[in-house]
Amino acid sequence: MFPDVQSFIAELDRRKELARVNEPVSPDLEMTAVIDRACKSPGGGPALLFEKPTGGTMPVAANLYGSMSRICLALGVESLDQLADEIEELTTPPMPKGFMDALKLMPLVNRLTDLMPKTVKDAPCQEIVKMDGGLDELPVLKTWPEDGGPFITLPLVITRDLGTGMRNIGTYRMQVYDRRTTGMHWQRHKGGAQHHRIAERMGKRLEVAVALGADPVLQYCATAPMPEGLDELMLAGVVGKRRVEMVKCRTVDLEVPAQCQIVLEGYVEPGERRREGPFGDHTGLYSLADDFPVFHLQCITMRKNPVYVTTIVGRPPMEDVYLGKASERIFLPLIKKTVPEIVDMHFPAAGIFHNLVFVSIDKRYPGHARKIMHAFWGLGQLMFSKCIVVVDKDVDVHNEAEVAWVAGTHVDPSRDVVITTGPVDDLDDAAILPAFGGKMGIDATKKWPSEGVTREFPKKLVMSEAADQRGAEIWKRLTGK
Ligand SMILES: Cc1cc2nc3c(=O)[nH]c(=O)nc-3n(C[C@H](O)[C@H](O)[C@H](O)COP(=O)(O)O)c2cc1C
Ligand SMILES: [Mn+2]
Repeated sequence: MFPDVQSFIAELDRRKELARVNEPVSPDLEMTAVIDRACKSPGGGPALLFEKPTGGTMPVAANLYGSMSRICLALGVESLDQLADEIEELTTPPMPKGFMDALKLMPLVNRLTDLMPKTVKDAPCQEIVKMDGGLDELPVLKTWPEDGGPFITLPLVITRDLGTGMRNIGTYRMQVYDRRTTGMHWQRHKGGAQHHRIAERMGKRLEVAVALGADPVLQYCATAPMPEGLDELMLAGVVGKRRVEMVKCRTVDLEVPAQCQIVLEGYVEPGERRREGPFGDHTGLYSLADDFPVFHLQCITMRKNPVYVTTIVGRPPMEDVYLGKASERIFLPLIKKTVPEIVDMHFPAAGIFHNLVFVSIDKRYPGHARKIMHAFWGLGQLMFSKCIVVVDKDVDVHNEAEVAWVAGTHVDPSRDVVITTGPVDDLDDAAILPAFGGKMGIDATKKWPSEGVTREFPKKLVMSEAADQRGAEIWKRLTGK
């Protein structure tokens, strides 16, 4: 596991997965024009290190996690399915048959407590402390021409619930207004927004710490759709198989990852809002300007030689496809804990995560596909699923052509489509109202007589085994394959 971004970048360099850009490049649009080309290359392109940002004091790293091999390397696995299996194992303790058996399970408990974060005194991220530091020291990118300004796009925004003391870490973009203020774009459904809501109800200021350039595991965990009230650092412990080192902030009562690059300490005032956006978003569209809370910077701490780690979003595929893929795999075994009939799921990159969702199920009773749609719409951030296509378990949801074939042949739209309304993604500008709109489920499973479908349904074409074997032999002689 990589303790920090520096060691991850060095490994990418060794593996020839890092492209160093040593000519001056401007963070104002020019970097995006390069990064976007990497993201659009087959397989995700190389990670990038801009060694000389114009006007900058530190190098800029981008697309670090933007390929299947790099997201796996970051999370310490050969494949994301391996990670899913490990999480499945950890969350499915065997039932003890008696007292002695229960004792044998103790190591499992130790394993979990061994994964909780620990507090350290000395931290690289506090090598330099600047009480009067300003954001003008950071090479923050303006990513698209009509953006409202430069945006910090990959922060770990750390807050506490002022009622319970529970921590939350989320990645929410921050528009830089001036050297000491930014926007705080936690959308209303997210953990940070809930903490802010609680603070506002109490009429209190909410302290916020922002960590930039966290180690690879933590960087991912801040984007993960953890259920509310579950600490992202616990996930980081499970995935990273080690305790995350945290250090107390200098001016706020919060802790930050000791090994990160840069920390912004500050607060959000109750009641304050400011125009945020527009921003060229991961929908491939400019999200419209809207009013959001404001972050006031009061202190910057950093390493002596920090790297500014960033990402760009835009029309897919971008780097976030791979972060999303990790969440799809990691959360599948956890979702199955409450909805065990789910066999597999896939969020096609072109559908921007939850706008298009394919799910395969082990269909057991009439109306089962509809139950799955409603389960998704009621489960954490899966509530944002705008179009859900449910197929039988023999369909490979990762094969998009197969899903299109099955949906096209198995669906009668007048019978198999469920339309409902409810909360939708803040970024859905097609919805009837902001954050409230329609959702659609398509039941593409084979229909049963008990679902009122008695009309005969044709069988899939399958070659006879004998002819198939003979065909394969002839084909091999023809082509050598
Ligand atoms: C690159 C990137 C940028 C993101 N920007 C935002 C954002 O500006 N606002 C937001 O609410 N969510 C944003 N997200 C999504 C959240 O990080 C994600 O929903 C996360 O699960 C939120 O954590 P939470 O449940 O603790 O709030 C972004 C994700 C990525 C990968
Ligand atoms: Mn959270």
